[in-house]
Amino acid sequence: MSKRHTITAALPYTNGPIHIGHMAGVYVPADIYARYLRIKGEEVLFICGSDEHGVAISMKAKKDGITPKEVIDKYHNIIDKAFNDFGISFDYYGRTSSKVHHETAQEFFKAIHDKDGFETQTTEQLYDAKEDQFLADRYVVGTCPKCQHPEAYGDQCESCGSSLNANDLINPKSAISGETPSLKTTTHWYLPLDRYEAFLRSWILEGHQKDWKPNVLGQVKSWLDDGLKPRAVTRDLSWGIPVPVDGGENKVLYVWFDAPIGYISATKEWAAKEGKDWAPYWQDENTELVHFIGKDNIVFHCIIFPAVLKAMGSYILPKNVPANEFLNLEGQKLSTSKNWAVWLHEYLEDFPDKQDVLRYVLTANAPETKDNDFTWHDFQTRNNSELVAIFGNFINRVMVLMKKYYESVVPEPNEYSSVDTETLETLAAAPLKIGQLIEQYKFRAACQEMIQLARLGNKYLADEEPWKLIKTNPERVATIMHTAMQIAAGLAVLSEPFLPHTAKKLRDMLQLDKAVCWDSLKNEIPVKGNHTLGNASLLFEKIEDDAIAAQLEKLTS
Ligand code: B3M
Ligand code: ZN
Repeated sequence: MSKRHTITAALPYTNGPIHIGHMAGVYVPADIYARYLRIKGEEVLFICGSDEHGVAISMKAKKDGITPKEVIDKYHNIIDKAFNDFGISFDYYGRTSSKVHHETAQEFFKAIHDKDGFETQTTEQLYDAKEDQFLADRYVVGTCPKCQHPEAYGDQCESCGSSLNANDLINPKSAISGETPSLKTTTHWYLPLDRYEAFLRSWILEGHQKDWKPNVLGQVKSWLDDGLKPRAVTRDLSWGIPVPVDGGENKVLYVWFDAPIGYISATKEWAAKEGKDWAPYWQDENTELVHFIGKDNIVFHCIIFPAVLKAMGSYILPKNVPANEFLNLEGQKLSTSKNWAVWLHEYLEDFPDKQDVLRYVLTANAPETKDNDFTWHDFQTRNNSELVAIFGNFINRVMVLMKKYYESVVPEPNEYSSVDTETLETLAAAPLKIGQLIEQYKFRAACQEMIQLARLGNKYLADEEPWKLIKTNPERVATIMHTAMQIAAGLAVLSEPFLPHTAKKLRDMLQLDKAVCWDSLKNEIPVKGNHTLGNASLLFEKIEDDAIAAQLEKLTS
């Protein structure tokens, strides 16, 4: 029986383009998972969209001297295109500036408000008198009270990862004017997270101790052990979704209140387009909801959004939130402001048609359990000695020999040797092995298993040496080539979640029947004798030293 899966990937802020850190942490793993489930015949809805509210956007607009609307339109398009170019297979990519989203977020707020699910608090907050602006979140910088980092933001310290309140900052300064803020009284709505503490503890810490990642459980535990406090869900800002209740004039919803609801709004927009009902994707107990995020988003997806869903009553909770750690670049933290990044759209200018190479390197080196480093040298090595020398080389050898010996028509096998049988058994076991790793969110290991199969193919040919036997023992060569062919076809299927462009090319090259799929590999060989192959072309090409030097040069110039 196939299941329904709602898979979400964190909504990127549209205050800049997407870089490799975003891809490695969120979008590539989410895409592998979604593609795998689709191939398995499961019902999948893979959702994402642009996060277009919040101070990050208004600050960028101010910096660039344009309107917030101009900022979001510009980056929404750049990001949407980059995802498409890299084959991130969202079923729908929405945006939180849409009408449906504004209405949905307001409905959530009103529903919780009408059930007395909020508290109001009147407090003194940091205020920039010169700019006539309350200083929430990124509008204020100061010293982190936890790690003394001098440039912490009002909502978070990027150095130690702590979530902060603007009022906790030591020596706060307005990020707009640089002035020392004064205090001014204001009233806001708060989500009383303390009311959800017991539920969160039993749902996550007791219920998911075994299947959630240790880094996620660790953060959740530390939040719960510190004791949850009510958290403001409105702001005194002009850019955002208006607060839809009395007293909400000149206030907007806190970006982290509206953004996760964006998954639901995007689902509604997708469903309307497809003529489907959106509700089962979020309200049916048989739907498996999984959120792919980076580690800085854990509290929002494991504590605050679940509390909102719980407050609403009729929503399902995530089955898992497989958050990743961070990716560094050449030993340093990725930074948009310092331009220390590899931007996807720029990568494609320099390496057109090498989307899968980047997907592969980011997966092979994914920050699944700890922060990891992307280096251009490693990128080159993985391309040249894994994709080219192992995967590409194996396929190329099979195609060349098939053409040379059999005019590209697959021979019937003769008697199998024990090595042939073992090789075919390894192939038949691979879908389950790789699939189980993907289902456990171990994408690095899953990808290694896939490459391992190509390695096996190379070793098989090197050991069996058909080229030495073609004259003396053509019967044996037919069996060898028939067997090697099965591995090549297996790779076309099993590489699809990781290397979708390559898999497509390989399927075409092999003229693989549509019926050949993940599960059929388990009990049936994918290519029968007499099958005619298509034309061969190279799957990967070597990356030379000067291309790598140019990238390093670009980073430091
Ligand atoms: N916009 C934050 C981020 O990029 C963010 C995620 C929203 S997911 C609902 O860290
Ligand atoms: Zn800190």
